[in-house]
Amino acid sequence: MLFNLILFGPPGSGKGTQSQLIIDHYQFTHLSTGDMLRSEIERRTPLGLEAKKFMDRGALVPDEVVIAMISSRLDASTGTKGFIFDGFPRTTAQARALDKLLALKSTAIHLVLLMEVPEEELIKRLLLRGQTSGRSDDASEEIIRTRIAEYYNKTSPVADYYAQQHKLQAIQAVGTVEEVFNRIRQQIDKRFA
Ligand code: B4P
Repeated sequence: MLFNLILFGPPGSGKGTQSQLIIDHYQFTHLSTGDMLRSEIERRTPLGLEAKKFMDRGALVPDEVVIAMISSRLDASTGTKGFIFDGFPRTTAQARALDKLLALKSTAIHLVLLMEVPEEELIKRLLLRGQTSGRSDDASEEIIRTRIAEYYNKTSPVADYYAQQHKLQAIQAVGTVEEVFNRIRQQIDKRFA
């Protein structure tokens, strides 16, 4: 049986960082819409050029763009133990679309980990990453605050969608990377042996 996990949380909560550790440990397939979009931008594809306009100002990319990207990646993936969705879904429309796409593969989401980090710590982490990442969306405190506002306005309601399905589990995502990973591992191991 496939095991499908969503890493959910505000920008800078460590979704990408923890995804790497989870993939190494469980050999799941990593689907990060942030990484996919950055790759499209780097290759200067029409999709990337369109997405860049939104990402540069800290806004979410339109639903239809990210849903189409995830759909084609899911179609192309075979023979995996499960999927980690990192940074997707970010709106309730994306969450509904994901449920439909997984149903076509006769599977579903099993666990949604909500990475909890106080806002000031998020800003500190992203400003620090911005010193070396070259990411336009980490470039200033103003853009970072826009991303956090987008999260509270558009993305955090998605947590209720999964709470109603009894799939949401909060994770205290402050502490060392290893400490956070140990908390995540406990939750996955309870459900996936
Ligand atoms: P993402 O690429 O998803 O990135 P993120 O939210 O900024 O970061 P993440 O939570 O992965 O944090 P990380 O591990 O890197 O999104 C970027 C943009 O793409 C969005 O703003 C949006 O425009 C667009 N986008 C993506 N998906 C979309 C979708 N579905 N719909 C619409 N638009 C979409 O950690 C951050 C920093 O903290 C790192 O420097 C890390 O080293 C550090 N860190 C991690 N864990 C730590 C810990 N325990 N202690 C201290 N520091 C830690």
